[in-house]
This record gives sequence, structure tokens and C-alpha cells, in this order.
Amino acid sequence: MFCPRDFTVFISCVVLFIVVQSSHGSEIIDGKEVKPHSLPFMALMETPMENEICGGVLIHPSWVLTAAHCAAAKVFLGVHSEKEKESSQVRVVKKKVLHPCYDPTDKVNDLMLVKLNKPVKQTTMVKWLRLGNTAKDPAAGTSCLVAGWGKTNNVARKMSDVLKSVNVTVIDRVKCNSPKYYNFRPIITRDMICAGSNGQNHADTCQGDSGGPLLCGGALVGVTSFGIGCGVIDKPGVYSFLSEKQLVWIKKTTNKSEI
Ligand code: 4AZ
Repeated sequence: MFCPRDFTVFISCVVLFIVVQSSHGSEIIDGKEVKPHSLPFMALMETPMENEICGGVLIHPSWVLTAAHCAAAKVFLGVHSEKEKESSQVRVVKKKVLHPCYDPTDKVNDLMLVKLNKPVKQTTMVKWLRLGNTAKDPAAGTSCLVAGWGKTNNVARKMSDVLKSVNVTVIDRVKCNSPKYYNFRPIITRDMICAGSNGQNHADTCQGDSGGPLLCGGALVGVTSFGIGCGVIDKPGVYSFLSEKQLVWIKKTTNKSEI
């Protein structure tokens, strides 16, 4: 006997199959593997239970900038393949400095500075990225680069083994707060940047990419923070913007010798 429930199960399977197929071969979301060590400031961060990862940006021999919601314990520098991370420069988190105004509910100021137990050695594979003194808020439509070892599609449980990157397009804050987009849940503030699809692709960051960089014209402009799902056109990735006041906080914190 034909049951309507069987039909629902059949349709769900077809939809799932199409979703899996359409995202097959897509990386970060819709990106590609980077040339090994072409982003030598990229940090791979592991949580205490080793069950989650985050990205980070080396901005000083002893400091990594990441997201406040990342529970980092171990930091790997000079990694391309996650499987081979133990042969990179491995450091332990000596101190975590959360942004003083970080609020996990509103997701504002999702930034953290991590002090390493020992400075890194600068090599061809490990280099720190110097921050500028002035913030540049990228205009809507600007193409910026994001990178990470995070999930490559919505249904995958696994993270990517190799470092991947994709270009995302900056979306106007008014549009990003509009009903079709985030609808002010949460409010996309001036200290956040929305960036995603160019209209043709599903370019995005995903789980595991948090804490990694948003680079516009080669300059560090933001840090991967959150999003609803991954690769959903009207739910773009949201990045903590390195505004002037955030740059002041970073400079002040990393210049303090007693930390
Ligand atoms: C996360 O959980 C995450 N699609 C990062 C970025 C995005 C979603 C989730 C953006 O780390």
C-alpha cells in the first residue's frame, strides 16, 4: 500500500541527495585549496578536548587574533594539512584576553587575543601579519578573501584537511539587517561586516572557520564570527570588523609587556 509518509521520506531523500551533490567539490564553501603556506599568518587552533577547531591570525611573534567564542588551547603555525599539524610550530595558549565588551548574546566584539607560551620563529611558512593603524570599512560589493580548515558543506560533519579559501562579497549593513537577511536578529552593527555570495556562488565560511581572517586588498579587515547555516545566500557570514577602536585595543594589549 502506498503511504503518504513513504512519499515524504522519498522526497526528503531526493532533496538531501541534491544538496549533497550540489555542494560536492566545494571547499570552505565554494572555495578551493590554497597554495601551501601562501597565507603564512594562518593559525590553526584546537580546543582543550581536541574536538573543535578555530582559525586565527598571527599578528605578532607571540600573539594570535581570533574570535572570543573560540575555546583555544593549542595553536599550530605553518600548517597546510591538518593531519600533519604536529610537524608545524606548536604552541600552548599562555593567556587569553577576551575583548572587554564581548557579548555572546548580541555577538558584538567577538574578538580575542591569545598570547603564546613562546614566540614563533619566522620562516617561509610562518610570518606575522602587521596590522595597519587605520581601519578601512570595505564598501558593499568589495571582494575579500576568507580562509580556514572549516566545514566544506552544510551536511558534512568533517572539517577540511587542507587550508582552503574563497572570495566573499561585502553586503551593505542595511541590506544585511533587512527582513530577508538577519532581520536585526542579531543586530548587524557598525562593528560587523556581512560578506557572502557574489550572486553566482555560495561563497561562505562555515563551522571551524571562526577566528580566521577576512582580508580585503591583502589587509586584515575582520575576523570570522558567525552566521546561520553556511552558504545560504540571504544568511551571509558575519565578521567582526577591525574598526579604529578595535585596533587601539589590539595595539594596547599586545604592547603590554607584563602580559
Ligand atoms: C561557526 O560556527 C560558523 N556561515 C562560522 C561562520 C559561519 C557560520 C558558522 C558563516 O564557526
